[in-house]
Amino acid sequence: EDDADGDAGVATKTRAKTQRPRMYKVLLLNDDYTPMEFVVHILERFFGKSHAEAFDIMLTVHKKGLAVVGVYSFEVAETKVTQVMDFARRHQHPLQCTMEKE
Ligand code: NFA
Repeated sequence: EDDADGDAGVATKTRAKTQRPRMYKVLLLNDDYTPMEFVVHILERFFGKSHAEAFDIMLTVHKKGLAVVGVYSFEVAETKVTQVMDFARRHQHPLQCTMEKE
């Protein structure tokens, strides 16, 4: 294109692509020993679920073996996993919580 520098160059635009943060699924795993009410409590306390929602998710984990509880940035997901694992251990329940890339 013809512009101030008098040449007839090809117009280019530089637009930095906005990087979305990589997101992580937080998973809850079934086991035979953790009481159902304890799992419901965890979902309410650490994941902000309503009682009904928490009960539904707990039942899904119980029936299917696992469920995605939420999707978060790395730091938030890591914090949730740590909170759940510490709380379960303190109450001597074998509940497992993990995270994986979405
Ligand atoms: N399966 C457990 C029980 O029957 C309940 C449970 C649900 C455990 C979800 C872990 C996760 N007491």
